[in-house]
Amino acid sequence: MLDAPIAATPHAAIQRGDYLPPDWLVPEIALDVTLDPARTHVRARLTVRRNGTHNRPLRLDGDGLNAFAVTIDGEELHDAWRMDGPALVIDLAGDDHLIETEVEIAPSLNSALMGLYESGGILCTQCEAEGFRRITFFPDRPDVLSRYTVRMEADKARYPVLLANGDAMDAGDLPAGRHYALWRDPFPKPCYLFAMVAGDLVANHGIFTTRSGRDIALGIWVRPEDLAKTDHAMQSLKASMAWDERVYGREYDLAIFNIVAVSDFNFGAMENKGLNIFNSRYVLADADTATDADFDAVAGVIAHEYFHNWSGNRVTCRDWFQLSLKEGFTVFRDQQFSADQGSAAVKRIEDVRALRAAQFPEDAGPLAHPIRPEAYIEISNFYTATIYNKGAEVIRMLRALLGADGFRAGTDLYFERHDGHAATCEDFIVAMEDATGADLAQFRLWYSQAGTPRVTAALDYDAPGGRARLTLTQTVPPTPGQPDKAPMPIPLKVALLGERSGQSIHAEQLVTLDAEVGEVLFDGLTERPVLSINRGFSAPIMLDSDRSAADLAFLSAHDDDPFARYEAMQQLMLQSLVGGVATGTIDHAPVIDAVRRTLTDPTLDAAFIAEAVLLPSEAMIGDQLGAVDPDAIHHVREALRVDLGRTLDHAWRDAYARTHANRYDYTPLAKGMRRLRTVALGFIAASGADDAARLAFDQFAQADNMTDRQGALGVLANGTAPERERALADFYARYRDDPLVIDKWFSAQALSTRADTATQVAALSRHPDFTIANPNRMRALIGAFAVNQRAFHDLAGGGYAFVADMILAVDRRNPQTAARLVPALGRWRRFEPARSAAMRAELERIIATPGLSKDVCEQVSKSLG
Ligand code: B3K
Ligand code: ZN
Repeated sequence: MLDAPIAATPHAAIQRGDYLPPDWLVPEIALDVTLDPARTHVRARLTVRRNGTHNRPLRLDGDGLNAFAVTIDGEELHDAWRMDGPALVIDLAGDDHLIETEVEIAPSLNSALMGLYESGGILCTQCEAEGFRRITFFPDRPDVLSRYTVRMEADKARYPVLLANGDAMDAGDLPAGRHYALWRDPFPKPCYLFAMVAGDLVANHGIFTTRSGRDIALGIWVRPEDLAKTDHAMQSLKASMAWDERVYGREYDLAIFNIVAVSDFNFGAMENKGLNIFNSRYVLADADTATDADFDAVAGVIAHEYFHNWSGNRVTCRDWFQLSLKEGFTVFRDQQFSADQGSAAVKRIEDVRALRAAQFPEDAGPLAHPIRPEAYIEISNFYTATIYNKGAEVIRMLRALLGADGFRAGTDLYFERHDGHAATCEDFIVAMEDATGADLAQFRLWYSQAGTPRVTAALDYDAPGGRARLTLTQTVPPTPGQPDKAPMPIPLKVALLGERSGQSIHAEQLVTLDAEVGEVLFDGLTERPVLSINRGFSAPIMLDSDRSAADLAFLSAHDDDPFARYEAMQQLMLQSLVGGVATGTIDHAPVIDAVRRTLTDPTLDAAFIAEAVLLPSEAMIGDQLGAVDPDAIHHVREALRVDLGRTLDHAWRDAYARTHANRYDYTPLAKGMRRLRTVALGFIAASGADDAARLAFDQFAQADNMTDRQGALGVLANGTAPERERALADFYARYRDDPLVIDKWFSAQALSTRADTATQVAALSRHPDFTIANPNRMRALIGAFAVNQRAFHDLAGGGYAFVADMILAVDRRNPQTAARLVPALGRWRRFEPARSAAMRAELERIIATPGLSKDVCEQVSKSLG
């Protein structure tokens, strides 16, 4: 099996350099849709116009569509059109025509959740990136912008609400219990932003008055039983609308803004013009069913999709290679928004943790790609942490380099220049240059080079001279297709702290390392300086510094940049853990002292303490090592956790007691208390204390909010006490009718640190509530299991074959959801030989399976290649 030849992917790659403007434009489209789950009739009238001088035919993309009527300027000309594979090709003389097509589609059979599909009795659409071609024949590319008129017709009892993009123009009853609605969107848009929803929905209605005094009718549409959980989403939407006016000068443009929540959705949400469609987990929230993290995620995703109205919709992408133009920028915007809502420091820590957990491994593996890729086979595979999160870091660096005002001048110019058009990443950079006079020639490397740069920092102190020299060196590692890299401009915020005084002795300064080696000189120093570098995580790099454990401990207690302070603790922990895995021995004392100091520092807020005292994840420790041995990592990390729990028992109990107040309140202060409370509980449990399970169960049983309840459940799920089964059973019984909470029940077990987790997960996949048809449930059980390093890589647990079987089973129904599981196996080269071979064998088994989707085929063959 291992020696079997790797099947070459039979699918052609699309190259960025091959871009050509569209042959035909479609200024207007009128859709007439008669909705029915089994047989929906779609009639499309396209006004088409030849673009430039050429004699090429009109090519309309289709995917699984059968044209049963095609007319050209009102006539059925049978020999003027033909099918070319899935596409419809029409020979046309002259420059302007009216093309009409009719097709029938079956939303209830659409398990891929792309195009028009059914979710819990609601008919809804998802078109990005290439779903519109599953609804009607159309040039499905983002640089063809059209004005849409949409007439929907359906059974009124079953689908009393009919929504589409834009303004509601007309609605009325029809004979036989049917009704219709007519929508028109005045803003030209690419077809990936088209949306339509029909269902038995109710709305939380609101009004937002824009700064120019227009009243916008807001609606958050959900199933009637979910209405009570929509207030947080509504507040978040209003806050986002006000924030974008204030911070970016962007006002909403239509009279209506609707959001619809559906339970079956391939990702988080979708920014369709005036009609965002959301995975219900990013809309529904109340204290009893959603954690603080869930509330934050709702606000973040609502903001993200709303912000796309300018960064994505008014200015869209020329082609899918430019995806980060809208996604990186919009993630950066939502990060800024969330930072402004609560603790900016904690938000930055969370963002960097997410980047390191998802993007750094991607950038170091077989699927590494620049934020503007050069080629793709299936564009759905490129909605990645690199495009989104590294893309956001690149925008953040631009802002650091140009200053807040320069950056704002750049975004103003960008929006003004490209409004109503499809733009490129290059257009964005040029707008930044033109607005500020900056030269971003070298900065463009961040768009073209993949891989996480590694920076070495060494500080030499000349005590008699009162001087210090900082030497910086960078290397950018090779990535697939990019063996050699040029040096990048790396903006590093740097400061010096005095070892004796604990005070800043050189204020923060922005140093841009733009060559392989760079030097910075400091003078007038009266005490030994300790280096604080990459403050605020100013550049998405990996840093090797010559700072000793004592220096890191010092910074973890004194650095005045909260991110750098957190980071010093992380690096101290990491040094010690990585050393422990390598040598088998580990001195816990420096970490324990630093944690004690942070935990008992009265000047720190609870939210920061909770983040700072957490050990780096097992996966992150693995990322520092040559050949990952998950058992060794687990044991070294657990030993430190146990020691931290035991040695600091009093401090954990003290932290637990002082965060005990249990009246629910959604404020940054109360959130921080809850976070620290469960972190402390985790350490108390790690210590093996006799009363730990009882404490956890009491927290579980007495909680008046999901954060405390889920926190306690997670702690219990790691152990073997009888309280574990009781809590899991109670939790299940209480929430059996709430799918989003049952997802948590599955995840708590899939993330367990217990040795039998792989077996338990396999058993849970046979639970009556498990289904591969729902992407949230898949993520909750299989996705969570695949990131549980020890459990997934437990050789006796059979996790690799289990996940491979899942990929194959899901691929037949929903290729996007299947392809998302591939990277977990795709990292096989990083593991010790036995695991590496076993993972690779599963990839070989997948690729040898006939009938794979393009999505899975691309990810698996790249992982093997
Ligand atoms: N733009 C969508 C993502 C679409 C994913 C398509 N595979 C949501 C977002 O990023 O806002
Ligand atoms: Zn987005």
